[in-house]
Amino acid sequence: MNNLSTYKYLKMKKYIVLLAVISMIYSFNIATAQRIEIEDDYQVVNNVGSNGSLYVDYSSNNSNGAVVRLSDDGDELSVSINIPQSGTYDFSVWVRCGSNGNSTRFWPTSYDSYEFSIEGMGTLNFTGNVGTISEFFQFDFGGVYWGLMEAKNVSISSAGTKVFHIKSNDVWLLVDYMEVTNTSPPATPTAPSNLAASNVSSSSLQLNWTDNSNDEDNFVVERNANGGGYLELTSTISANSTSYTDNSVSANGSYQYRIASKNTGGQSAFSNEITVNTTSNAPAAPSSLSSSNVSSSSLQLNWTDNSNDEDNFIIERNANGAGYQVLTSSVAANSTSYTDNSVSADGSYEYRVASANSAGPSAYSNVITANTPSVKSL
Ligand SMILES: [Ca+2]
Ligand SMILES: [Ca+2]
Ligand SMILES: [Ca+2]
Ligand SMILES: [Ca+2]
Repeated sequence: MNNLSTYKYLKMKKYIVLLAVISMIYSFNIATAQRIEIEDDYQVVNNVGSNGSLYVDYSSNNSNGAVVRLSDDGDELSVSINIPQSGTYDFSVWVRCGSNGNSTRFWPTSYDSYEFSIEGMGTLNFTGNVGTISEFFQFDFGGVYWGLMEAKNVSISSAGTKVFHIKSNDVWLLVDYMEVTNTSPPATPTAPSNLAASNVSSSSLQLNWTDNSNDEDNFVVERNANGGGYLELTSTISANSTSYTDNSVSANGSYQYRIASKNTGGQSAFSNEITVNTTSNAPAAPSSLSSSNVSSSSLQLNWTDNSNDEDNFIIERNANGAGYQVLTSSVAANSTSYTDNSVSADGSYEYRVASANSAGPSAYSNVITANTPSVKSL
């Protein structure tokens, strides 16, 4: 880059930064906080006395840029604020509050040195907070105190431009900036919708929904377990979530769910309600597998049925070391024996049995080996 294009680049960069700052100011949402530098916006309401006019003082602030100086008892300025919606607001003003020997010298509580009001609303009660000594002045003059004057939860009944007045009831008062914060509770968020369940098992299920709000703090899920009535299941699902897994369900249960969103303004209506039926557990495994009536062409398997919720039994066979295969999966519930008619003479057969239902198979029983005899030649 040559010198000229560097110059243009820097100039353009400055311009871009300026544009970014302007767009930040114009997109600022008073729902959080708005800061107004008094020197940028003030109007002179009253200029009295002999100490001088109200003026922007670029050298008297501690760290926050220029301030406006009110030189006489009776000097008064105003600042216009756009209040976009009715509600409650906190006002705070950063002011010179004392000399180096008295941190509250210019505070209303001690000397009534400032007077704050809004046109149409009269005087506002401000109280002082957080006095700090100015480092800038400390170096030159031993420091002066600055502090925050605050009026909390001022009710403003209509939106629009409000004219905020600051009047000096003493001499040499300095005002830096004002912050306005909307402290109204937000509107209740919009209710979530499309509540549905997925991944339902005997011990857990997932709830899914559509998040319709952009101002919720959290979601609240209520559950009605097996007709016992709705109870809050959780209220700590974070904002913008669209799913939640309930790991506290049991097998064969019937659960109703509904969900709402919530913020400091309150709780939304509930979503649609859903009913979710959890699945069964897999049945208990059969045991004590044994064989009887072993011949060269058939043998009988016997076992203990340990379950009351199986749909069927599954028998697996490993014939002569070829590996386990399902011999049959259609042995009826509550059976305790099965005859294998597909064995051959001189065979070595391993067996194992399991019960099963819609949740899946049980563990296997013990394994047995049955050796079939030779066919006797006549
Ligand atoms: Ca004056
Ligand atoms: Ca300022
Ligand atoms: Ca949201
Ligand atoms: Ca059974």
